[in-house]
Amino acid sequence: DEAGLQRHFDERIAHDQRIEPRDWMPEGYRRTLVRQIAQHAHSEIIGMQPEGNWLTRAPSLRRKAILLAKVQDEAGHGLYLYSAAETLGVDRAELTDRLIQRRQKYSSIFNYPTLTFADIGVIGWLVDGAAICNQVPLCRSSFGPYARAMVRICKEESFHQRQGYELLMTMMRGTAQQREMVQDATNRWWWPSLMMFGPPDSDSPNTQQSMAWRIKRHTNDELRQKFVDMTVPQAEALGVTLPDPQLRWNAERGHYDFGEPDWSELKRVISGDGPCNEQRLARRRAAHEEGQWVRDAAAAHAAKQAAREEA
Ligand code: FAQ
Repeated sequence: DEAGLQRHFDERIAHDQRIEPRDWMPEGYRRTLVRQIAQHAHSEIIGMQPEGNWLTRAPSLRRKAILLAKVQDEAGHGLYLYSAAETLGVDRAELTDRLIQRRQKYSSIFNYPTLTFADIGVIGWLVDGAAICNQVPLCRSSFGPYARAMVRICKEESFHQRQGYELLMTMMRGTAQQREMVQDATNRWWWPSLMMFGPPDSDSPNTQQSMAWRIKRHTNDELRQKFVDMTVPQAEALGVTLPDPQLRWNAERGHYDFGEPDWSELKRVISGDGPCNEQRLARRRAAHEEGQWVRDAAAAHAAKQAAREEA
């Protein structure tokens, strides 16, 4: 009976055992996972655009090859994540429709423009750095397919983070103008990177239940603090200033204190009114429409194969 199934599910969660697609699960658990995994997948796919913007203008063949490989990895991450979502009984085509019709979100961070090549380095350093902080604990998420997808994704993300940092190190050893570009990109991406972790815990409707289900392992504020603590020494090593006058080491807490992000900006960007929301969704919609012939051809091929096998 339902109560027995629920009890069995609760026990497995309490013992840190994985929930697999064929196991019974509460509808809310399934819904939360579909929401989070799909939004994560959408973020990877939309996240190809800001960096893709520089593929044709990379300053050398080496930088172009590196950037191309990174953007391809992001497509791969999106695909594993859609596959993980599909194990919950939803279909990728349906999830894509929800994205295009604005019924599902994607990360706020990808609604900011990439103005110079230094942005490519800073995205690797800060955006991939934040993504790793958030995603390493998700390797222990209670839902098996999501947790397993995260293992490979995190390995690739840490490679991305290092490539960003290496690019910035190179620029910092360059001309005064290059150093200015790095500082300017850092100033623009710092606060949006802190917002990637989501609203403060006091204003995060999903955190408590997701923690109880062990889908999330830490709260938004805990991860944000971890990211700040990890990033400040990296900024010092790089020789850039993080644009927060309140940033200082607090020996008592054993953490850095930092200023309050502008939460009204996060709300605005999430609700569709960031600097590039229109452009990002329009590009995604156009790519989907331009790909219709590929999907039609694949479906026709599959139907032909099936008919042949039957004959
Ligand atoms: N942007 O109650 P909470 C990457 C929404 S990394 C947009 O706290 P939750 C790699 C939230 O969905 C980026 N929306 O929600 C890469 C909810 O709305 P809903 C992707 C946000 O789920 C690097 C509402 O606000 N990473 O792609 C944001 O417990 C470089 C209330 O919030 C992931 O998705 C935001 N920043 O916690 C690619 C990681 N924050 O759904 C290319 C997995 C919150 O109820 C280049 N996801 N919202 O309508 C998570 O860990 C969680 O879903 C959080 C949000 C932490 C993002």
